[in-house]
Amino acid sequence: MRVSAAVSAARAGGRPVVALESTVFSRLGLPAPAGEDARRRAYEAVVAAGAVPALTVVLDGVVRVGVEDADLPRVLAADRKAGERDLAVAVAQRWPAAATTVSASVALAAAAGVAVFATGGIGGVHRHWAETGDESADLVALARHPVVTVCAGAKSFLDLRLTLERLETLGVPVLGLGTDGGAFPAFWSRRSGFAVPHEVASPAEVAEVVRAARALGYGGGLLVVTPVPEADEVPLEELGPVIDAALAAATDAGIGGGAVTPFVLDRIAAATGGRTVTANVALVEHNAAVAAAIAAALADG
Ligand code: PSU
Ligand code: MN
Repeated sequence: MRVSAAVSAARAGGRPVVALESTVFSRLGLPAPAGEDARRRAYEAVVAAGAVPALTVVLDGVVRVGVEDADLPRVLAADRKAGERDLAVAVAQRWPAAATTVSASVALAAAAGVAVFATGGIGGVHRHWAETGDESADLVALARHPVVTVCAGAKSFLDLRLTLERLETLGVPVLGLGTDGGAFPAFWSRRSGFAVPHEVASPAEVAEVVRAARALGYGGGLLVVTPVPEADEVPLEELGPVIDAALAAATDAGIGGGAVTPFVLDRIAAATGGRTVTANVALVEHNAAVAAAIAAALADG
């Protein structure tokens, strides 16, 4: 693992750092040029809050936490994704470029001593889980690693009820910050129809919960959910049929495993004339800003 000079210096100086995953910025997460736009806006949000971005990725068989600007085009062009379980293989087999998912990123953030991580929407339990057994490795990784993950909920083509149940079973505290009437957000949409288990009022209160969790001996992760900014929301009522059609197309095309999420994201973007892409970029930027504020509050304490 290689930690960039900027991230090492911030860590050594006790300054706030925010880890970012790379799948969302790659072609697997967003179509060009939206991926680079999201990457730049996420970085700017982190820097504006006085924190340092730590993008995770695998390049030339080296796991990176923090990427030099010259390497950014290779991150965006990565065409395979690495979850936590793939990292050791990626290193041993010297994969040229792999984008990291949430599961890989929280593992790497923890290994590098980075306490806060921002993504778009986490993976979760897929619909028809009983037949497919498809549950994102993100959930178990969130529970296992001592990192605060900031997201806009889980992607709304998942089974959000089962995803919330699994988070409870895994013992992951779920905190809503700025949620709409206490609603668990649904990625492109501000409300899912499910409630967040707990609401908090500020990044400082998140930091207080984190400190209490550590004082109580809890060594796992916490999930902070915050909704997409109102101006860029695509309401769930409108997306329902679009999501159903995209999932049916994935089944018809025989898409399975890690290919499901990129395929479905792509279909939904096309069917909404890119509105979900605009929402996705906006929510990534917002999550990065919230994560940076939490990292700053933790660094202060
Ligand atoms: N959030 C986004 N876009 C994405 C993802 C998250 O806004 O593309 C990626 C993340 O990397 C997440 C992954 O970890 O999708 C989940 O994939 P799967 O369902 O195959 O575990
Ligand atoms: Mn999966």
